[in-house]
Amino acid sequence: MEPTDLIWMNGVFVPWEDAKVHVLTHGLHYGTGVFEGVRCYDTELGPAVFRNAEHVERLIKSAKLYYMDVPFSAEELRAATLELVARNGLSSCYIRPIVYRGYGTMGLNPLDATVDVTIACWEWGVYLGEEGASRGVRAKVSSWRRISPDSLIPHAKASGQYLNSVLAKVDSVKSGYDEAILLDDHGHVCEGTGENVYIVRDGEIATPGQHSSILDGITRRSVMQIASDLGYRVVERNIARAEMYLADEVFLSGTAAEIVPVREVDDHMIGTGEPGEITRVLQKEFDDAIHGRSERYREWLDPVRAPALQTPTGEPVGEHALAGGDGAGANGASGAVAAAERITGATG
Ligand code: PPE
Repeated sequence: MEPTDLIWMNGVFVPWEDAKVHVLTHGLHYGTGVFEGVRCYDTELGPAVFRNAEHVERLIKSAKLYYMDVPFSAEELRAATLELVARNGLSSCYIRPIVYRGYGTMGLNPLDATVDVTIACWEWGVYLGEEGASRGVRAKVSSWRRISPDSLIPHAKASGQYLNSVLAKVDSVKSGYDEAILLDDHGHVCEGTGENVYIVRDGEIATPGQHSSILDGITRRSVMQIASDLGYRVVERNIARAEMYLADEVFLSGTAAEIVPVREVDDHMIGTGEPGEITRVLQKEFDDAIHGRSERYREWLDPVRAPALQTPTGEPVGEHALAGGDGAGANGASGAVAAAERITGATG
């Protein structure tokens, strides 16, 4: 991981290397945190955060499910995300907000522990590899079942819950696969370790529904919207394990992974063993959407603007759109760098 300049911690921008927590942080011991994965893309409109408001909304809802009141409004978190990307001078990056129980209280009743919020961002490339994204990945159905709603809250994106994904991921990688697909507690297909899953049979796209212990993926919502706008039939239903083997196409979606074809499941070749046609069409349309090339989905993009520059008297001197993170010829970008330097104390 390549460090960036700044991390937002409880409302303050701090240098990357100073963004630390105490070893007795509640969330570190008990997994009492909720987080998001968000991406910012270099788009036709300049750097823009994909579905920023929806990610903030899910973060606040996940927090609520674990009894945490987030001490910032949705709008404050949305704006902090944009400002963080701008101040770090990045044109595209992965963004990781986390809300967690902090330092000061131990034991399993967290209600008196502090609720801390941080947002970090860094450049994170192709999650399941270039080859995975273009040729497809090999997946294994995990012997670990997806967490059940009887024990945890699949709809919450909670830190502790990810031990389930870690077990499945490590098992699949050690067995020589790229990714695991988990079944739910009823034995139906649920999702990948960090992605929602879809099958295509006879031109119809099917994906497990809300009752199937999935995380309600924001990329999933985008995929379903794009697919139905293109005229494909999209259904949410229970999917049997063998339906994956028999499918014409299988693919995954997630913020980190984007859209990834699955070319094998449990050593069964899917379709022709090449990424399927519908998967390719959706990959292309999604790529256009995230890069601002399709008018129809522009509302999904939240453009990053350089922070308003302050004169010594504290008066704002203007706001400029960032022009791509290299700082060349853009007042906004150099302003963002200057702002970051003021904070980090770095000298030129
Ligand atoms: N299911 C799970 C379990 C999951 O973690 C993710 C995202 C999804 C589905 C897809 O949701 P969405 O990103 O809103 O479309 N996984 C995040 C974390 C990955 C990680 O390695 O960390 C992500 O993609 O950011």
